[in-house]
Amino acid sequence: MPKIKLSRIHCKLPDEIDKDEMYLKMNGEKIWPAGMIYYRVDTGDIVDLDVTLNVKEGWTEIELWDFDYLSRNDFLGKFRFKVDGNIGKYTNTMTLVEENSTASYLLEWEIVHDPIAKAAKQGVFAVDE
Ligand SMILES: [Ca+2]
Ligand SMILES: [Ca+2]
Repeated sequence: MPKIKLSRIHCKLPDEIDKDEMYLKMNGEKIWPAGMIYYRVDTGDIVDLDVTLNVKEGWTEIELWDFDYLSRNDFLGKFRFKVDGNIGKYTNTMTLVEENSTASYLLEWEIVHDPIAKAAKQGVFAVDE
């Protein structure tokens, strides 16, 4: 299974005027922040995530949610990207799910290990390695 790391999230603009109570989910499970319900972010904030995940080869979706005290939490948007064996660093913008939201976020992530990439490398560099 490929291993990815969610490195940082940039809040270019929150959904709410007085900061978003942001948290992340994957496959219906909360994956960040650990030990807290949410993490408050405002315009221009760049937050270290440092989350390592094992994902299937192919499309992965990370959901970005805003916690609300008095109403249902808002599913603001999602980051959808392909894990395809190309180890390296990537940046994705969030696709809005919440209608008429101002939310604008950016996710920095990496493919840190991929069994397919490793197999390809061994095939190509079989000599002297
Ligand atoms: Ca809200
Ligand atoms: Ca909120």
